[in-house]
Amino acid sequence: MRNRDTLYRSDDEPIKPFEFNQRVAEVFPDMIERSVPGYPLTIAMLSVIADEYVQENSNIYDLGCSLGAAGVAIQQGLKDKKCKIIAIDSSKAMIEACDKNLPQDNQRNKIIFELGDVLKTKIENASVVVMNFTLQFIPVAQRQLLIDKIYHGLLPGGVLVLSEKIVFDDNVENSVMNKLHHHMKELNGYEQLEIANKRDALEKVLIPETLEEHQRRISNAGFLQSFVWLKCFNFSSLIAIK
Ligand code: GEK
Repeated sequence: MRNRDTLYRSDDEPIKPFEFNQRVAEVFPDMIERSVPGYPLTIAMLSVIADEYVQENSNIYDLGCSLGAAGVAIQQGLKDKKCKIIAIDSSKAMIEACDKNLPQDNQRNKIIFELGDVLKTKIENASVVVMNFTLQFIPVAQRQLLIDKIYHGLLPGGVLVLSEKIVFDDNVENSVMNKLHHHMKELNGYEQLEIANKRDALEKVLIPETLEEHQRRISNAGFLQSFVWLKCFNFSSLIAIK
């Protein structure tokens, strides 16, 4: 049974900056599914992307893996290809909880979970690198270096899948997309107070950027092409090809 996310329901304590701690890890699947528009589709399509782009005997990275959902979807798309899936997260609570989230059959193309900082992790011999809603938590000043490192660790023909919360230069578009996101959360059972408390906790912790900013950074790193393959309100996913 999945634990229900009620972490921001009470107004008793002052709101602290958001952290990926034990309490968050315990409710994470419910939290992300009810909060991120298009999350189930983002995850499901990773199997298709893996089937298309994973190269034999290469590494696949899931950077900021939380409970490992992206790695598990990729594992399902591998068929008979032999490769290594490396899933990294800097939250001890998340990495410790990953084992419980693993599929029964984790033998072939086993997912290796590592506690670590994606800014320090070595990326090598990679055919697919997934950063699903992780870059938004990395200080803006360090984002280009991280994308550059990923580019250098990818094999020719390899891909980066980058999913993020986004903002828009156009104020009207921004407010429509935010309103729809907010409304989705309400329809998914979050109360107004919870939505406001969570927004306060994430301020200065989750820094979204425009799609254009992400594409500029991807292009600066050297990627030949990048495309938006999914967009749902103020969340989007890009695929960048080396
Ligand atoms: C999913 N990808 O289910 N190094 C490693 N991990 C980090 C770092 C860092 N420097 N900074 C943040 N994280 C997942 C969802 S959640 C997105 C990813 C969200 C980790 C952090 O601990 C958390 O587990 C994850 O990035 C972001 O597809 O909750 O919105």
